[in-house]
Formats: sequence, structure tokens, C-alpha cells
Amino acid sequence: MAEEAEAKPAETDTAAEKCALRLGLVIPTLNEAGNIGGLLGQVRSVLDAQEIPFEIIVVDDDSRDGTGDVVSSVAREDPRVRLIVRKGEKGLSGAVIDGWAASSAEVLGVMDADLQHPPEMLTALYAAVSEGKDIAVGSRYTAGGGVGEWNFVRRFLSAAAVWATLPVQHAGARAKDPMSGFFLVRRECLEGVRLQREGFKLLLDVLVRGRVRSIREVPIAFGARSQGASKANFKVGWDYARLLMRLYAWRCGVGR
Ligand SMILES: Nc1nc2c(ncn2[C@@H]2O[C@H](COP(=O)(O)OP(=O)(O)OP(=O)(O)O)[C@@H](O)[C@H]2O)c(=O)[nH]1
Ligand SMILES: [Mg+2]
Repeated sequence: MAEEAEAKPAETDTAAEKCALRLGLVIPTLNEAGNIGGLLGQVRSVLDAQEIPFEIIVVDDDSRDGTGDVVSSVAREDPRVRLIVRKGEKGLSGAVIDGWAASSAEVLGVMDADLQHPPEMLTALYAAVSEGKDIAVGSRYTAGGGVGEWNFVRRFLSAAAVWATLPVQHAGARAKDPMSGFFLVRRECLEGVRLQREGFKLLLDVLVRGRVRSIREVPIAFGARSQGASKANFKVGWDYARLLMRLYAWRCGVGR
């Protein structure tokens, strides 16, 4: 009996060591049929090579170009890939929030479907969270990162938008690239937190309203969109302005 009792903790330790955090990665799509098949292949092989337990949830807003069919055919051969189709609703942040709600994983993530976010960087992002960081961000503005072929106007607007977030971000977990659409966050940081569903800038909301106390930014080179058209437009800028105003108010205690 005594031998059994002594043996048990050792077995439990080994099991705990093997028990890696599960990743629930959401990929929002709107007419990404030319990109999503290739991206799913790349993401699965990166995560499999690292033995990272995962599920991928593609949240598609009823695309008309066959995006859903491409995802369904991958999902038939790999049950770790799931498709959620939203009808009558659009919006990047809302799609990601709905995808996260459909996952029970301990680590929640998001990346774009258009191959602008390098899938191989998932390894470094996941490592940061498994080593204890609350959030890991694929960053264009940390040393080694970059925005690729953006023109002067887009670079200027992006820099100004980042600058405007500095007072509202928390000192201990401030991101140089709070506009990134490529990040992983511990689920517990978001438990009970209400995030804005409109717009593209979910990370900023997560950093300010989430319980995020530590961060690692991993440099990424933001590639050119592979296929299809950009969905960024004037409304994305307007939604960002509304989010920023709400976050300033929230930091002053309004709406908590
Ligand atoms: N489900 C859903 N996904 C969306 C919506 N709008 C954009 N997306 C997806 O969100 C990701 C980012 O959109 P993009 O159009 O690439 O925006 P961007 O990367 O800021 O702009 P570009 O640099 O011009 O590509 C892509 O995977 C899109 O398919 C939407 O309303 N619903
Ligand atoms: Mg894009």
C-alpha cells in the first residue's frame, strides 16, 4: 500500500508535464476562398510539428465565393478544424468573439486568413503563453518586425493610431503594436469581460479591458495579402475611433 501511495505523485507529475495548454485559434473569413485552404494546411503542419494541441475555428460571414466549401472539405478530413457560418451578421471583432465563445481551449488566438500573418510564428507565440505570459502578440513594431509595402499615408495613419492608444494601455502590459490582428491570450484573462463587437481592433480592447498583466511581442513581417480584396475601409477607422473613446471613458471609470 505504502509503495502505491508513493508511486502516485510521480505518475501525476509526468502526466502534468505532458499536459500542454490547448489552443483555440479563430480565423475570421469574408470571401477568402483563394487563401483559406493554403492557410489551414500551413497552420496545421506548424502546430502538428510542435505537438501543440489545437482546434481551428473558421468563422465565416456567409461568403459568396465558396470559402465555406473549402473549409468544410478540410473539416471532413480533420475534425480539429471547424466551420461556423454566421448569416445576417458581419464584423471582424464580433466573428472572433463568437469563435472564442465556441471553443473551450485554455489559450484563445486569432489570425487573418489572407496569409499576411506568418503561420510559423505561431510557435513563438504559443511558447510565450505556455511560459506564463498572459498574451503574446505578433508585432510589426517591435525590433525585427515590419509592415512591408505600405505607402507613406498608411504608415503615418497606423503610427498615429498606435500613439493615440499609449495613455489608455496599462503600463505593465503595453504593446508596441496594439492594432495587430495576430495574437494568443489566456482564456482566463477574458472571463466575464465584454468586448466591442464592431471593428477590427480587438487586441486593443483585450489589452485595456481584459485582465492582461504580462505580454511578449514577437516580431512579424506583415506580408502582402495573398489573394482577394481587403475589407478595411472608412468604417473600420470610425469603429476604431469609437473604441478608443470608449476605452478612455472606461479607464476613467465610465461603463465599468
Ligand atoms: N467573419 C468576418 N471576417 C472578416 C470580416 N471583415 C474582414 N474579415 C476577415 O478579417 C481578416 C482581416 O481582414 P483584411 O481585409 O485582410 O484587413 P486588413 O488585413 O486590415 O487589410 P489589408 O492589409 O488590406 O489586407 C481577413 O481574414 C478577413 O477575411 C467580417 O466582416 N467578417
Ligand atoms: Mg489583410
